[in-house]
Amino acid sequence: MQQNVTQKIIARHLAAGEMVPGQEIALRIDQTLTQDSTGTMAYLQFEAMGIDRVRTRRSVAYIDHNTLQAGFENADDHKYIQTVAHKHGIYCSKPGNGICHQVHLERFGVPGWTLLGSDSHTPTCGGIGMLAIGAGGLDVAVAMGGGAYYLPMPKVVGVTLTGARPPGVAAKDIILEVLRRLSVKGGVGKVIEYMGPGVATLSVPERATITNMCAELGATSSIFPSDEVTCAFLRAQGREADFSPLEADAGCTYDEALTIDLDALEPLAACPHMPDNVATLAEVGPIRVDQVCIGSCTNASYLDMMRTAVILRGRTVHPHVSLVIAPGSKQVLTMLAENGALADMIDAGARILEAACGFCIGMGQAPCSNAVSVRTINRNFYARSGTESAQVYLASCETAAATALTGVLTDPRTLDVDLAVAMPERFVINDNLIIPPATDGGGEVVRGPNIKPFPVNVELPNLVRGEVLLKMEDNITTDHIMPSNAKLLPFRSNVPYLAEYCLTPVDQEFPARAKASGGGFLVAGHNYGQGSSREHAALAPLQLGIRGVVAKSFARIHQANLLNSGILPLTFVDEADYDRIGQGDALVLAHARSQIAGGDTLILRNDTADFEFPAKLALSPRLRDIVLAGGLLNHTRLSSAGGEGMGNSI
Ligand code: MIC
Ligand code: SF4
Repeated sequence: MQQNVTQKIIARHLAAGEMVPGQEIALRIDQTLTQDSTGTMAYLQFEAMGIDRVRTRRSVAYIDHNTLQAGFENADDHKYIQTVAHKHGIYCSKPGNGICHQVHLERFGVPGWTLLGSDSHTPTCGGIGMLAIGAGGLDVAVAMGGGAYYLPMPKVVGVTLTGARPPGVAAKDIILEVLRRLSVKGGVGKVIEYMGPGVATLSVPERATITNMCAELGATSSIFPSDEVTCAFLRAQGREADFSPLEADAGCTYDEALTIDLDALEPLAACPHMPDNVATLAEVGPIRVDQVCIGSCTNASYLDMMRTAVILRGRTVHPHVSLVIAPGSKQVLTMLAENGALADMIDAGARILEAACGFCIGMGQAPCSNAVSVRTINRNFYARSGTESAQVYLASCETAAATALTGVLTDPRTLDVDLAVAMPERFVINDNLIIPPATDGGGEVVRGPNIKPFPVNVELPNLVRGEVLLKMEDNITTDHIMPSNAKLLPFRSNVPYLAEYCLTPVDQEFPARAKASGGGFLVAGHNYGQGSSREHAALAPLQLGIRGVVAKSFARIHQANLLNSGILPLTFVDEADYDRIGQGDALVLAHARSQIAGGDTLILRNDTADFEFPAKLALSPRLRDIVLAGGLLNHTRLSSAGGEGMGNSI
C-alpha cells in the first residue's frame, strides 16, 4: 500500500496497535531530548524507575532554557542534569551550546528516525525528516528506559507548497499562513506533512521553522521529506552518513489537504495574544514598536541571523527601539563572529544575548509597560513576555530587523536590501560543549537543596467530590496554568513552591482557594492546556488537590500529562452543560472506578445546581489502568510489584 512519509516512519516504529486514526498505537523511540526546565523532573522520574543506562539509540540533555543563574537554584539544576546524564548514558549539551531544537537539528537529527522530547517544539526536527514528538517528562523518561511511546494514531494533513516565495517573504510567513487557516486547535490529533514543488525551495532550517510551529497548531508533529536539500545540510554538518532519502509514495493518500501558493504569500504577523491571530503587515499597519527580539528555536538559524545582519549592516536601530538578538546555537554564533555578521549587528546597535531560549520564555527582556514588542518566537500568549500590559507580535526575522530600523512595523520588501544568503558548504563544527556520557558507570549525581520531592497521586477513590475552584474560557495555555518567568523558572524542580503560582494569571486567589477547600475540580472551554509540554501544569494542580478538569476539549500533551498524574481530563458531551456550571458549584463523580471501568461516558452530578450531566473519558485499556492506579508512576509501581516488569509502558 502506498504510504506518506508519516505513515512510513510510524510503520517502521510500530510496537503495538493498528494504524487507524484515533486508535492508540505504541511507537519505538530512537532518540530523546530533554531541556533543563522539564529535564530535572524527567530525570528524577527516570531515576525513580531504577534503570542504569538509557536504552535509546541516543539521548541528549540540553541546558538552554534557564541560563540566568540569578540564584543557586538554577545552577544546582544544571549540575544535577549534567551529572545524572553522565551516569545514565546521556549526552549533555552545556549552557552556551544553544537551544535544544536548533542543536539537535544541527548535530543529532536523523531522517526517518523517531525523536521524543520533553518540549512541545520537538517537531522542529521534522525539518530534517524525523518523526519528532513533544511529550511530558514522564513519557520521555519511560522512552529513555526503552519503553514505547503511546499516542492516538494521528491523521495526516498533506500541505502542498506550490511556487516559490518572493524575496522578503520568509518560511515564518508560510507557517503563519497555515496558522491563519487552521487555528491553534486545527492540528489536534494530526501530523502536518509538507510536499509539492515548493519544498525544494526551502533549506532544512527553513523547513524547521515551519515544523517548529506545528506546536502552535496543537498538532502531534509535522514533517518534510528527506531529499537532496536534507543531504546537503547533513553533508555541511559533516554528517552525510546519517542521510537516507524518505519520500511519500506516488499515489499515497492524506486525511486532509491544504495548498499554499508561495508566489502569492506576503509578510504576515500574529497579533496579540494568540499565534493564530494572523494578519498581513498591511492590515496591521505601521504601528509604533518599542522592542524587537530576534531568536528562539523558531528563527535563530544561520540563515535567519545572516538575513538579519544583512538588513542591519551599515544602519542604526531606531532610537525608541531596543533590539536584542540571541543566535540559536554556538555553531551559529561562531560563524557570525567569524564572517563579520556579528560586528554588523553590534555596530547597528543590537544587544547580543547568549545562544539560549532567553526572552522567549520570559527569562529577561520583559518589555516596558504597554510596550509593543515584535518577536521572531512562536508564542505570543498573554504575559509570556513577562509584562502583562505588553502587546507581542510574531513575525519573521526579516520583518523584525526592518522594524528595528524604522521603529514601526515594517514590510522588509520596502527596504532596498538583497536578502539572498547562501547556505554554507560546511558549517563550523566544534562539539566541545557536548559532554558524552561516562563509559565507566559515571560518578556521583549531585542534587542541590532546591530539588524537592514531586507529588504522586493516590489510587482513584470511588467517590470523587469537590468544588469547581475555577471556571475558565477557551484556549487557556500552560503559561496560564503554570507561568514561567525569571522568578519561577528556577523552581521547576520544586513543585510545592510552583503550586503557589498555579493559574494565578487567571485568578490570583486560586492557589489559596484550592488549598482552603482541600482540592476540587477545574472547568474550562476548548483547547485547555495548549502550549508547553511542561508537566508542571499537571503536577502543580495535583499538589493543590485538583482531581479532575471538565473542559470542552483538551490540548494533546496536557491531556496526556493530566492522565499521567492521575487527574481526570473529562470532556463535556453537551457543551451547553458548561454554561450550567458555576464557579463554586459542588461536583460529584460517584462510583468513579466502576464508571471508568464500564465505559467512555461518565455521569457527574452538580450538587449545587441539582442536575446530572454526562462527560467523556475515552481511554484505551492501558490508560484506564493508569487512571485507576492514580497515574503512570503508580501504575508502573503496581505492575512491577505484581511481577510484570515496569508496567505496560516499558
Ligand atoms: C515553551 O516554549 O513554552 C517551553 C518553555 O519550551 C516549554 C517547555 C517548558 O515549559 O519548560 C515547551 O514548549 O514545552
Ligand atoms: Fe526555548 Fe522558546 Fe523554543 Fe520553548 S519555544 S524551546 S522557550 S526557544
